[in-house]
Amino acid sequence: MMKKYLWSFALSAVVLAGCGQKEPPPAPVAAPAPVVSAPAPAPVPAEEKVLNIYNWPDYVPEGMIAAFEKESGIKVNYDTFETNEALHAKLVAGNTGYDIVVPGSVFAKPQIEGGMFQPLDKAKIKNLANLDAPIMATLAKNTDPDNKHLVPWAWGFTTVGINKAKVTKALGKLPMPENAWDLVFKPEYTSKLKSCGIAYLDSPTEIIPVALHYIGKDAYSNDPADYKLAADMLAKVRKDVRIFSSTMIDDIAGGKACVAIGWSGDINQAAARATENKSKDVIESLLPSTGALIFFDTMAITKDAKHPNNAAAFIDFYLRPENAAAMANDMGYPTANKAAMDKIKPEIAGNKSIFVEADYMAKMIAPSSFSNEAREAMSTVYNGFKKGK
Ligand code: N2P
Repeated sequence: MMKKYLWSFALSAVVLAGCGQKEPPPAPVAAPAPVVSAPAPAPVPAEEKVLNIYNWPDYVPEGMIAAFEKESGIKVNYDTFETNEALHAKLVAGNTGYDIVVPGSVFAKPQIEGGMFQPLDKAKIKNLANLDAPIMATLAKNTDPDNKHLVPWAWGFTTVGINKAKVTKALGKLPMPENAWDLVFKPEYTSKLKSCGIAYLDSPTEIIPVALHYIGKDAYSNDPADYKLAADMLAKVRKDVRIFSSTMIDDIAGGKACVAIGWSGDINQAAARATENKSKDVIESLLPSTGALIFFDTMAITKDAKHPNNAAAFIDFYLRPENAAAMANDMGYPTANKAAMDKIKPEIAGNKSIFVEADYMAKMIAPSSFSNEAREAMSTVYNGFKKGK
């Protein structure tokens, strides 16, 4: 029983160790109540039965949205985005039309500070009580004071995924490196693996942080001089990278790429899809010896959401133990829903790339965040790298 929950304590411990240097700003003093009583507000019209959700691809179990629609009578428009940058640009422009968005915590922090989300109406989301308290405390400390805005969808980590047979074959006499990051960053390996296909996620804030980690810098450095060093390292392997994509499940499952910098659960989905397709290929999400980068994706209600009550209803629905468990079971990502834990299939609960063991958790790099200027500098460096300049 104890062992089962160890990962969650370990996750909060590592995330706590990683960040939380800054104290939250003091709460603003409330304006005094007006002396003259205002006219009674016009009655709020009932919300139309619509909900607009913007989430990452390959993240929601089949049938879950339809089940919510059927039960609630609310029609869901479900769109997807592929990078935090894409979602952020929409939020900055405003009027997204979306009620629920699912940023990574690295971006959610500046988005909260920028007033892009409305506080949750917690009375309408009773199932918040199902969430793992240590994880929520960590999220409150590092990202979302008092857990006012964010509800975890899933978490996971950015790592190296391989098609084992293809990689072993392409490496020939060269043994597998001790540190799996060498496979995607060290010319000795990439020059061999380019023959079976190297794929990178396509986003500055996914690639530059792992590159910084690899060269021994803080993955969440805000110093552009560090980005230059990361770019120098990346330039040496640029010609070996075949695919830039944030939806690489089929590329890996179908054999277009034998090695990838990807998200743990997407690599797990590629493994499952290869098996479904009757391929003999074994696809694995690796645990690099120096650690991998944790991410934490969270639901938030946009400040100008037209359907905040429907949004709260959906969040409450998603937080039911059976729904959070279905996400972990079907999508290969861990959930922060503690009440879901005993509904997770044994093969998922026992998969060390989903529910990571405590001793490896200690090596994981916790998420932090970047200043707006740092993100701009990172994009410039990344675009230069991609163009091969
Ligand atoms: C996509 C999952 C997104 C993980 N399937 C990275 N935020």
